[in-house]
Amino acid sequence: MPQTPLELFATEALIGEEDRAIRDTVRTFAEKEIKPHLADWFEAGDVPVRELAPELGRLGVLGMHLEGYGCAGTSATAYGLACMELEAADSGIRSLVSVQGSLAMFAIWKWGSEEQKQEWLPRMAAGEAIGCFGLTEPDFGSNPAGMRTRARRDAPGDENSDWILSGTKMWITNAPVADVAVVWAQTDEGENGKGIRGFVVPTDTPGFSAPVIKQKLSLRASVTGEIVLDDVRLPGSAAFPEVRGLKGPLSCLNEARYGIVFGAVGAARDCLESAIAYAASREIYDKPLAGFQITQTKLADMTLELGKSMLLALQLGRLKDEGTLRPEQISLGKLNNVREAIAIARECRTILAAAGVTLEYPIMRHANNLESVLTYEGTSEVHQLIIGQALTGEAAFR
Ligand code: TGC
Ligand code: FAD
Repeated sequence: MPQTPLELFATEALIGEEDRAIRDTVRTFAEKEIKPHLADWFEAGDVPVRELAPELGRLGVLGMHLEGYGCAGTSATAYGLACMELEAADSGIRSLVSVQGSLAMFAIWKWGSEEQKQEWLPRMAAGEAIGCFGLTEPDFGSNPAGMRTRARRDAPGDENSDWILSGTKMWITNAPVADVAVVWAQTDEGENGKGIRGFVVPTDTPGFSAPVIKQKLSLRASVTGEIVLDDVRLPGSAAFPEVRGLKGPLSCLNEARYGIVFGAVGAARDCLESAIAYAASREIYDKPLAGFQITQTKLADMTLELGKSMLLALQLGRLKDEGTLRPEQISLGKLNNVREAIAIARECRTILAAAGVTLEYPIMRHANNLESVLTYEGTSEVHQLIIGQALTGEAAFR
């Protein structure tokens, strides 16, 4: 009786009963409510975020690993496994959940005032309010410390005066459909990125606009936009009260990168299972493609990488649940699991040959999506440098 790649690794035994139950619920939702629509959404280059968000809220996955304010308070492993099932459907759907829960909600949950938390988190957990996270700028992606978006006090020196924000953010997931944007901006409270502060910006504030970025060839089942801040006036209470500098946004990236460690395994698993099923049914020279040695060599090598990625994800999940997970360990997972997932997707595509280039099968959609996943939340090169710094003590970013 053939086994699935992950059955060979017996990874189920490493997952607790409650985490498995949550995972299975998300998997069923993704199979029934998401997968049937993906080819159409991907082809259209659009996804009905407004309709999907309340469904995801009812499923309990928005900010699911946060405590209080209507969030489910699950384990970190359960959150990772949910990302895995959502990304087995499509990276764009996992992105929607990551940006909402790990970036926008986490930022408010971790750094916001009590008033900001009460105002936004319960509605965001329910999917009634959609959030986005504006860190990247047209000229500053990997190096956010150089950002040019500025926040200045209307009356300099007056702690209670309004803030005025101006600048442009680029490549912002869900910005065009968001109700609230967490925007990171340079203030005059410090040099070299030390004065960066976070702001909670309702998107109906005058001067805020978020045009859609069109013609993406990757992550097409996801809405991406710019954020243009044209002297956006906000009350003094709009800034996160305590946090200063890059550690504010980078602490949120840790959460989202952690979800990607698991998510990439989901995309790769879906590719590999599709390729195995295809190879079993496709006859070449009067026998199944699955019966040829070259096919089996490919499947065996990909299974090894998938299983190792899964073990790495579960290990990082265990560390996060213990409260000891370090950023450089998340980089190990993001770098390895996305890099291997994209390699698996491309190799699986060769097994399907021509059929693999269509949307009838999920493989090339995953491969295209993973190009974005390889780039966002820290490019592979950035994660290599983070790991290099951990190994040598030398920062080689600059
Ligand atoms: P550096 O001097 O190393 O650090 C500045 C301050 O930040 C602290 N820090 C961290 N804090 C929490 N978590 C981390 N991972 C941290 N890394 C550093 C650090 O301790 C320091 O604190 P303090 O108190 O001393 O000021 O910063 P650097 O300017 O040298 O930059 C380091 C580098 C390159 C690693 C960082 O800039 C980086 O990670 N760049 C990549 C940017 C990135 O990943 N952007 C992602 C944007 S969001 C997105 O892509 C969403 S995609 C949609 C989806 O998720 O689905
Ligand atoms: P650059 O930083 O210009 O990098 C160009 C090249 O230089 C890369 O190969 C990079 O690895 C390399 N490089 C950079 N630094 C070094 C170095 N020190 N040494 C050697 N090589 C280096 N951002 C948000 O803030 N919010 C979002 O919601 C969001 N969603 C996104 C959705 C999509 C679909 C995409 C594609 C991106 C999204 N991003 C978002 C932006 C993403 O985080 C950035 O694209 C990413 O951080 C890289 O920045 P960049 O594209 O400007 O590349």
